[in-house]
Amino acid sequence: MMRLRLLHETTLVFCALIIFSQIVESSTTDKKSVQITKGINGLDKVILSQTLGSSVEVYLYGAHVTSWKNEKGEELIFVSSKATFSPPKPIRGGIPVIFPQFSNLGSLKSHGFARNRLWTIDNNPPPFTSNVTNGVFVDLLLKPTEEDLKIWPHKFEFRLRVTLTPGGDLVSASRIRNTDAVGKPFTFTFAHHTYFSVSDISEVEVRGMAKLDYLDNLQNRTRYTEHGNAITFNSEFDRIYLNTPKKVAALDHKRMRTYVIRKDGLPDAVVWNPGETKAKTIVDLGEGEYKYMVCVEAAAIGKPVTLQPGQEWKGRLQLSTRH
Ligand code: TA6
Repeated sequence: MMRLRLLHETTLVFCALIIFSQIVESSTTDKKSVQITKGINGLDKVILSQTLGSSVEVYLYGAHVTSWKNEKGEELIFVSSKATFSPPKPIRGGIPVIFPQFSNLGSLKSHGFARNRLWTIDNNPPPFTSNVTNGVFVDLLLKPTEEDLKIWPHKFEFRLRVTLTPGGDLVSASRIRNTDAVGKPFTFTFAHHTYFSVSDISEVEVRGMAKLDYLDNLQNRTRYTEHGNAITFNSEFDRIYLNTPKKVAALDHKRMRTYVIRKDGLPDAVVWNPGETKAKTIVDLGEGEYKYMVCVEAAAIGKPVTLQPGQEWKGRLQLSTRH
């Protein structure tokens, strides 16, 4: 009798363990997902979610990342409370894709047009060599319209893979190919114009620029050399650092958080905060919000990229945080 009872109880425990493991399995696998949905103003966006709870949101408009959250659900990217999400105005904040021109370094309007265009999801991209395993990702594609060709007469395919790694890193891998059949090369400048969320700009330090040359946007892009080991902010700051290390960092002392910016094919880094006075002229930046953002932008500006027909350029940005 006792043996029968023991067998019965053992069987019950075993069944309970199987059910529990299935619940855990389903709850964890459910979290790793790629979801296409509607965002603000009905704009299409893709939500990437990882098992441990991190997430990324990217709008098809501009292939614009507007959210990057860690496993605790903390928002790591700054988006202005006055961002309009109304084409053709670019979204203020997030990670604007700057192509084919950074700032007013060419014939186009400032920062080019990639951030003002509707990208498509590319379900059948050419093979992407990626060293990320178990990432969740979306492949986005931009090709010029007839209107675009009137303002920038070059045919291209810009493929952007946005990946969220199992550890919660955000990876943006770009491939830009010159698809002009008649044989015209083209030249472009490029940046991931990343707005990091910070506790207060007075708590922020940017490292990795020591002894590097930079172009000071506040002094007609005059070239100087950085003598400090760390950049701090107490007024408008707007510099293009040239030939920077593959890894640079932005520290937020109050939050004890470090943003680590790893980049390949993106030799330069733009560091920007508008400061109080300039911020007041930016209509889609909320009152005083300049304090809660810092831009450290992986870029290719100092040496513009020239592609011959058929040639492809690759750039890779990997963002992570360290405590
Ligand atoms: O990346 C820094 C910068 O070039 C600044 O000069 C400022 O113009 C900023 O970009 C924002 O530009 P936007 O066109 O987005 O207002």
